[in-house]
Amino acid sequence: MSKIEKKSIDLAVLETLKKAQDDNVKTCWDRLEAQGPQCGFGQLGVCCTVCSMGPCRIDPFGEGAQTGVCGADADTITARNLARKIAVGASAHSDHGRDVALTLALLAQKHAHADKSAHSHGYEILDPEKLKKLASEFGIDITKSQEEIVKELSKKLLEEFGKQEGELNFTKRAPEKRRQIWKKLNIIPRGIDREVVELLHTTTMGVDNDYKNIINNGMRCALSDGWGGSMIATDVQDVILGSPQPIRGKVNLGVLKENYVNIVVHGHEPILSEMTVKAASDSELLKLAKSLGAQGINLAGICCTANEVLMRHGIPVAGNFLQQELAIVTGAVELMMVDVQCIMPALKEVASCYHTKLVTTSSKARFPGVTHVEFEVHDAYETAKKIIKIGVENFANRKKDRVNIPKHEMDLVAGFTKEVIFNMLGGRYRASYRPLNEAIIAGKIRGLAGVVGCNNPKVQHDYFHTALVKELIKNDVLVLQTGCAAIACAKQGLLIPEAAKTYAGKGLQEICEAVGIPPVLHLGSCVDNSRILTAASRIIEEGGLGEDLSDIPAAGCAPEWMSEKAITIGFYFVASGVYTIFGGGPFSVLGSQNVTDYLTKGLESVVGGRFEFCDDPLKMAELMIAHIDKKRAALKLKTTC
Ligand code: BF8
Repeated sequence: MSKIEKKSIDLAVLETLKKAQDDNVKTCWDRLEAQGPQCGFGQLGVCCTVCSMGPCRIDPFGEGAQTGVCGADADTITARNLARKIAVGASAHSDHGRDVALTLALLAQKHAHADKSAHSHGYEILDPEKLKKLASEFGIDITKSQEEIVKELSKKLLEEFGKQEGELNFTKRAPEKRRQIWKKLNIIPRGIDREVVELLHTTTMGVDNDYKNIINNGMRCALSDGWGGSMIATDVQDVILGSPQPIRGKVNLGVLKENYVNIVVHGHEPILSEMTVKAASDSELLKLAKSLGAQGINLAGICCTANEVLMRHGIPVAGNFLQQELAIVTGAVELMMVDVQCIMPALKEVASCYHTKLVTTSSKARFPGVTHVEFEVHDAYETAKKIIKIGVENFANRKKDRVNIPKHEMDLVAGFTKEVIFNMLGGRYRASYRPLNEAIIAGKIRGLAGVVGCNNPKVQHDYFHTALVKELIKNDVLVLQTGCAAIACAKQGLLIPEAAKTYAGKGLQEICEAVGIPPVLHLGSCVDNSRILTAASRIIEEGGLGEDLSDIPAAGCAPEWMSEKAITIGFYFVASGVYTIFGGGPFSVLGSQNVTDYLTKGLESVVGGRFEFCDDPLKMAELMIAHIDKKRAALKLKTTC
């Protein structure tokens, strides 16, 4: 294999990487090489920068310093560093959730205004049924007018962030046995902001130095994300933007169109990108595009915002995390619009090598010298139009001789929410989780796997995701996916119903064909990992598969993780009782044997779930299947299909 071929299994990526090389453009793979060898102390987690007596580091060979200046040892330092990452990941998802809840509050204000035309945000309640369901969960009288419900619900949702005592409302969705475990350990999350702040406080200099306590507090913070901030983001987005339904789409760089104005949305918060979808078919803008010689406006997405607009509108996905620079390298992107999270600062440099306009939209994520169009939620449609217009006008600057769009694209089906799984497997007239539970009990479906998370240039792009998932479905494990993991598998053709025949084991194939679903279900973006938690809770509620989430024959994995958000997701899965593997490098904790052992062994007796670090996708599959079989045996279900 040539050097470039080792970087990805995706042919579109390889082709575009060659173009980047010819165009003398550096990508993250080049920058990773320039970094090598990376800092060993950082990798082991034994460097402490918490106070200015340091930076201190622990000698991993046991010869030099074994504590920092304050006396903190490797256990404290690695646990604190890890916990701070959990806080950051939780803050990212939850701040997203807050923005969505604030948008709902804006809708309440709209209703309060006599002159509704004074607002041009363009949002409305697109899933009134889900609005009512959520309102009931918060004890709101749903016989009231929709205006009243929206007002009360948005207030209650926003209060979840600032709550000081009690427990987050959505934790009530978890099975009672799980809630008792959390209560006993004192890790049931109280308020979202409180958990993040408290974790940052307790991990500063001179506070908590009991590594188990630090990690337990980290789990409480992570739970405030999974069963709080992320769940609010997911559910309220469904209310405002509409609950996804299975929808066909296309994926990979080949979705960019040669004769069209290509606008790429990248980031995480769908509130603006949703308006961009509407604005892309604005007649004025289309007229302008045509007057400049384009056939139309082609919208595509990168990363999680792509998943959001894909599952609600079928907008094509240009790629996952490691393809953000490459989309620009095609030379065919007029404008890339970014909001928050997973946006490489390098985009500015890459865009400057082509005609692409990079536009930032959030005051939380600015780039020096880059065009900024602040997203004003009350004027969302006009903001989206303004941004697209910049892209359309830029079509005239495209240099045709620098364009090379790889021909690779693949079909996929996305949009499997917990409600959809419920309806599809149960049928329209007896919608229930019973058929899913029965298929698991009978062994047609051996178990469930959540395969989620990022890409990381340290491992061959998309290889771990796809090799693992193929092995799982071959062994009758139904796979649930979100984020960049879902995009990776979609590109390899695993997210179409036909994939069941090619790749799935006999039992899973039978179920997929009977219901018409792919063996790998796309549940959405990373905040939508919360859909997996609620679906699992419904499985327990349905009966026959134990009393707690940890009883279900299921396992989780982030095969190519890189983000702090992935760590937080991992922790809320483990704290919810799920055995979870991380590939692409362990957490930076190996400098402490105690912390490593607690994460990979000790936690199981505490919360029922634990971590595993593994760098071989086939081994990951073997471990996950072994865990699933262990859970099947505990439930006295037959272990082979
Ligand atoms: O939130 S999977 S690389 S895009 S962090 Fe980022 Fe990871 Fe992709 Fe979505 Ni999630």
